[in-house]
Amino acid sequence: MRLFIQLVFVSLQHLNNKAMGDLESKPAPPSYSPPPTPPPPSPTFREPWRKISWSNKEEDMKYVKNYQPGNPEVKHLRIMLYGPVGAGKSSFISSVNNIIIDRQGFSTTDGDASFTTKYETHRIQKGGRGDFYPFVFNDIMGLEDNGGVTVEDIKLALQGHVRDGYTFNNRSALSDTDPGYNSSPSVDDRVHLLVCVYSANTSEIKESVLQKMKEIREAASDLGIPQVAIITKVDEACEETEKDLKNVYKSKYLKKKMTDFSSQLGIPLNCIFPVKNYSSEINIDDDVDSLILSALRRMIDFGDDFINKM
Ligand SMILES: Nc1nc2c(ncn2[C@@H]2O[C@H](COP(=O)(O)OP(=O)(O)OP(=O)(O)O)[C@@H](O)[C@H]2O)c(=O)[nH]1
Ligand SMILES: [Mg+2]
Repeated sequence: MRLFIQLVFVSLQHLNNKAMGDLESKPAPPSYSPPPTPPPPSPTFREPWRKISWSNKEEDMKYVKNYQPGNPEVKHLRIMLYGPVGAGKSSFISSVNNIIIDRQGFSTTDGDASFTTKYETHRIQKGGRGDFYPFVFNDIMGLEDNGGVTVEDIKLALQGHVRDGYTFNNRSALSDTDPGYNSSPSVDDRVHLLVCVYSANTSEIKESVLQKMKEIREAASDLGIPQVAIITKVDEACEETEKDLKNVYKSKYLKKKMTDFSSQLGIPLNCIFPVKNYSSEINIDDDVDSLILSALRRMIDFGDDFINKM
């Protein structure tokens, strides 16, 4: 009996081992390996989509410094900037000032505290006292969803009806009985180039602000005033431009931003110039200068075309 039990046990063990062996010798099921993920698309174009000569700064500077209005009846070319609050209008004017004058004092704007409220003409000193460049900038209060400068006031400024120093009232437009109203503007008082200023690090323009910008643009078109746009804060737009300003025309993000802005507002892409303003830095930066000077040169050309036809 004992022998019988032993025999049964041994045979069971044998069967078990065989079953295990069969299992072990079966080919392993094919293991799943996911397809290789393609590398993410590059955030930059291989070649810049617009050519800019980063070594052209001196030539642009010479052009700007030697500019004289083609129409002798016009003393200075008046360039007016408009755009949403905080877009960098005042900073652009002080950056131009810093670049063109001898840079003894490096002035920058201090955003929150310095919201522009007045209609101010900025002249840039050329030589001695009373000697100024023949182009001036008009800074105005920013556009806002609720408040800010009124579209009516901007239309009046385009025609030269707003006197220098006038403080904007965001509740009502300038009336023709106000001392700030200029009833007989000269050709010099009129705006000769309108510049729309928009920040590259803003996610979206509010519909109401965009509507105001369109109205201003249409009013300027009716008056025949040429228009360009500058996209500021390109240093804050994306990682590529933050790393190196020379990526400005290579960044896919920035190109899309400029293209979207162009179709939203109806300003052709070739009239939109990306810039970085001097904001917190204390040193001169050649790339910052190059972008601003090349935009300024185009502004002068567009404005001069207009005053020659006046
Ligand atoms: N990083 C960076 N900061 C900028 C640039 N331009 C302007 N800023 C900053 O943005 C803030 C607003 O700039 P402002 O020039 O006062 O803007 P504004 O359009 O005149 O504003 P309002 O007068 O209120 O309509 C300030 O803190 C500037 O230093 C830029 O290109 N790059
Ligand atoms: Mg301002």
